[in-house]
Amino acid sequence: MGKLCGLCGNDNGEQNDDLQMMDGTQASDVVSFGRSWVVPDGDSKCWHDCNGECKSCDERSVAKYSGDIYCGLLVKKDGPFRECHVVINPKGFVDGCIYDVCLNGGLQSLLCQALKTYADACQAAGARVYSWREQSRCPRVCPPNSHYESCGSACPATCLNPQAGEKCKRPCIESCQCNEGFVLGAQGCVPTKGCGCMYKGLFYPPGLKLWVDDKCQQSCICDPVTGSVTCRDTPCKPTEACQVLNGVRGCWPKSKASCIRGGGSHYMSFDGFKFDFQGTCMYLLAGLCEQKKGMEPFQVELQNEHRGSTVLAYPWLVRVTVYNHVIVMSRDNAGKIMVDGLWVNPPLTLDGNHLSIIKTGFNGIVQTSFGLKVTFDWSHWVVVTVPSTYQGALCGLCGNYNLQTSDDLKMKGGSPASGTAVIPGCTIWRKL
Ligand SMILES: [Ca+2]
Ligand SMILES: [Ca+2]
Repeated sequence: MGKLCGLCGNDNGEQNDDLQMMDGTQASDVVSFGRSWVVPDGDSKCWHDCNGECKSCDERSVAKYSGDIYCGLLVKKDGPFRECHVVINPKGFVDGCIYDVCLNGGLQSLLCQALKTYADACQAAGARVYSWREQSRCPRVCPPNSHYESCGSACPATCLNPQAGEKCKRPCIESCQCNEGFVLGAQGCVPTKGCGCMYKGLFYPPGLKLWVDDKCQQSCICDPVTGSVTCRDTPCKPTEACQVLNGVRGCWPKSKASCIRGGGSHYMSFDGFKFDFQGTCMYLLAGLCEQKKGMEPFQVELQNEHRGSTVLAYPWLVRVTVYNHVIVMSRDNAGKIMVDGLWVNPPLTLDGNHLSIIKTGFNGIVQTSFGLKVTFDWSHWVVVTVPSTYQGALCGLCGNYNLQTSDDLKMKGGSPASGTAVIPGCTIWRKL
């Protein structure tokens, strides 16, 4: 008490000294007060004042938003908050409500938020609040298998504690409550029997795959029907190692490799084979060619162009196909990324965070949760990185990633190209 400082004041029980500035003196206005507590963060585009003329609320608007169907509902004598008035003085809430709603042209969501703030404070203080959402046109939409209650239990039944409500002593809260036969689980209201599994003292949601030992010898799954964990022996593949990545233990790739399509006509395959290639058609740079269980298919295609000289070819367009999405980056629209025919504004995640599309510096990057990463600077460089789980299963100009450079001139269909083999429609390979 009395030992704090900052915009929130000093907590000494006195209201009239709360405009204390950092140097200990009292500010004459809130702008000077706010300015004194600024924390330098290198942001040159912030202001302490309104940055121009401060908006204000005219008398007519104040009168309008003080009415019963707006903020005035908070103080209405026979309104839904009537029993709370003696518990919590609504004055500050009404003033704040009128200010916010008025400056935002009567924005309904702000009105609803202001009413909810007071309703929550009242209920937390034990005061009864009557139904207010209909009168103020603030409907609340509840998630599946739940319904709205203006005074619902603050201790809802959960998967871990189905009897939580029986001994609840906390005041009721406005909330969405699970329907009869449902309880609150990790993914919202779930059927009482669909909660998940208790295993070795820990609770797991249904369908979750987990490793129960630290060597990834046994993989287990929580069966949503039986509510029990079933395990089977499934050690990691030779290209994988049992380790913790992003907080999750599992069989993760041991390593990764990159194929580089560099400036001019230079290429370096996943296995490190270097060659020059001047073709200007659309080529498969890298893709999954041997369908193997548990491997997500993908394709990275590349089209080159001549710029002035026909001796050199530069990357012009990169097209990534993965998770049934097509992502295109083209030099014609440098800096832009198209997904499924539409321009997008990165960063963007799709397919439940399995696919992310980002921009950093001069690069557009397509990344997947299985470890594929495609980088293009819209001009000279294309880099494709794949995890070691894809070893030997790839094809395209980047090679098969079998850790041998000698077989990287493999053509579509499997036969190795000679040093001067012709790629359909285009030009020649030149081994460095
Ligand atoms: Ca004070
Ligand atoms: Ca190879």
